[in-house]
Parts: sequence; structure tokens; C-alpha cells
Amino acid sequence: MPTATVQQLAIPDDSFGELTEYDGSTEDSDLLRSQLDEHGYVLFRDVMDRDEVLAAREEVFRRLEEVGEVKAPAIDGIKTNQSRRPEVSGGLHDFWRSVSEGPALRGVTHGLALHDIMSIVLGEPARAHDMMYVRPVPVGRSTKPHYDFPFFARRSLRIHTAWIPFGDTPLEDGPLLIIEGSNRFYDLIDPIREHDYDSNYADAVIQKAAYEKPNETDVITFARSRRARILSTSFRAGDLLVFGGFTLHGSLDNCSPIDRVRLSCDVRYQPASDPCDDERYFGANPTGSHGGGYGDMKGAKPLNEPW
Ligand SMILES: O=C(O)CCC(=O)C(=O)O
Ligand SMILES: [Fe+2]
Repeated sequence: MPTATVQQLAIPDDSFGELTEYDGSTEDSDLLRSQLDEHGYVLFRDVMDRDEVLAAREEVFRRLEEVGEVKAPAIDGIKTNQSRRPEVSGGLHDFWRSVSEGPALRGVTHGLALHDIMSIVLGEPARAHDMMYVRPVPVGRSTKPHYDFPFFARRSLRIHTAWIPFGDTPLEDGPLLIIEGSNRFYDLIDPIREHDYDSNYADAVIQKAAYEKPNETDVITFARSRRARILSTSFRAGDLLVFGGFTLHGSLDNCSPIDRVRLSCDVRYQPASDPCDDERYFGANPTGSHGGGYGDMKGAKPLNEPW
């Protein structure tokens, strides 16, 4: 059993499992859709151009090196304990927005390769949200389990998340986790699905819908109460994880012994035929669910400050 902790608790062997790898063709829409339906996710290995993914990694970490947060060589993503980010002209919002709009990064998240895969997964031409979440996650941190649907549902109810590791990400670096079978936890899903997001999408309401119930206990206790395992894997640059809005996910803790920052990005895709006018996620200045756009993201905070 490799090192894996979540919320500072070691995961017992029988509570951990490997994510199932998709081994079919990336062109086989029926198979992809049936896997997504069965597991709630599809794990693709080595489908993105590794060099492009690593170039995007370097692009982001160079920006963090410029503000003193990672050491040289930037591509290694090793954290310092300093930051000059609060002094950048334009402020934290504009800094994070410009990092999130880097051309190498966008070439991966909004390029043809991912667009084509997502179109096949969705079974019709796909369109990406303009807003996306770049996540440099330092040692000691993790993402709590949640469903994505409440955040993104409103104008399209068919959003899917593409989670991309920007760099090799072993378990100890705290990659994404999925709660096995959570796409069938109907007692949690039904109330989320039935909410009318078009008439009430206040940030507090959707945060509560996404996070509250799964976090009444720690993740291990929660998973055990559902007789489910916590699934993850060691990711490699080039891998891609796609999941639906009703798949409970979070992340392992970053426990890197060398202070490596885990870098990933999550971007939403929906059918292009659904409305693309939710100002929270589309346009040149998307507001995000809380209203402050890129400035509200965890990634907008200097790495040495608490979230
Ligand atoms: O990368 C993470 O820690 C969380 C990502 C996430 O919540 C998502 O991809 O929807
Ligand atoms: Fe999420």
C-alpha cells in the first residue's frame, strides 16, 4: 500500500482502491459513455501530448518562480516559503487570471485533443467553459469531497469535468480521489438534482449542496459508512480523468517529502448545443460562483498563505 492520507488520516488498506483505467478506444463513444455511466468517471492514460502538458507545467511554475514562490528550476515545482505575489501590479485577481490564461496551458485545456475527446464522451460537439481552475496545491492541503453539479448547473445540466494533472503526480503528491460508487448515492444526488439552480444559484446555497452532507464526518468514516472505497492512482503527465456532476470527488493530501506542489487543472465541458451564456463561467471576465472571478480561487492566494 503506497503512502496515502486524506485530511491527515492514513487510509486503511481495505478502504483504498485504484481507479479503473479505460482501455478501449478514445473514439468509441458507446463504450466511453457506458463506462462513465457505470463508474461515474473515465480514466484515460497517456491521451494528452506529454510535452505540451509539461510545457504548460513550466509556464505556470515560471510565473510562481517570478514571484518567489517556487525554486529554480521552476518545472520541478518545489515550494519556497516566500511570496512577492501580494506586491504584483494589478493585484492577485489579475495575476491569477493571467496565469490561468497562459497560452501553453490553454493549448492543453482548450485545444483540439481534449475538445475531441470530450465531444466523444458527450456524444455531441463539446464546448469548454472559459473559466477554469488551476490548482497549485502545496504540502499539507487537500480538497474536501463534493459533487460538482451544484456549482455548474444552471444553463446546462450536462457539464462534465476534465481533470488534468500537469506533471507526474504520485499518490503522495495528493492527486484527485473519487468515492467508489458515489454516482449511485441517490440519497445525496436526488436533492442536488432536484434543486432549481436557475432560480437560486447563490454561492452559499450551492456550496452547501455540494459539500455539506459528504463532510459530516471525515472521508474515511464516510466511505466506510457507504461500504465504498476511496479510489485514486498515481497519475502521469498525459493522463486525463473525466467525471460527471454526480460523482463525489476530492483529493488526497499532498505529502510530498520534497515539498513539491501538486499542479492540476479542472475545466468543464458541456454540449455546445446547450446555452453558453452563464456569466459565471463564460466570457472574457467570468465572475465564478462567488462573484470575484479568478480572484476568488484558492490558486489566487500566495502559496505560503492558508486557504
Ligand atoms: O484538484 C482538486 O484538488 C479538486 C478538483 C475538483 O474538485 C474538480 O476537478 O472538480
Ligand atoms: Fe470538483
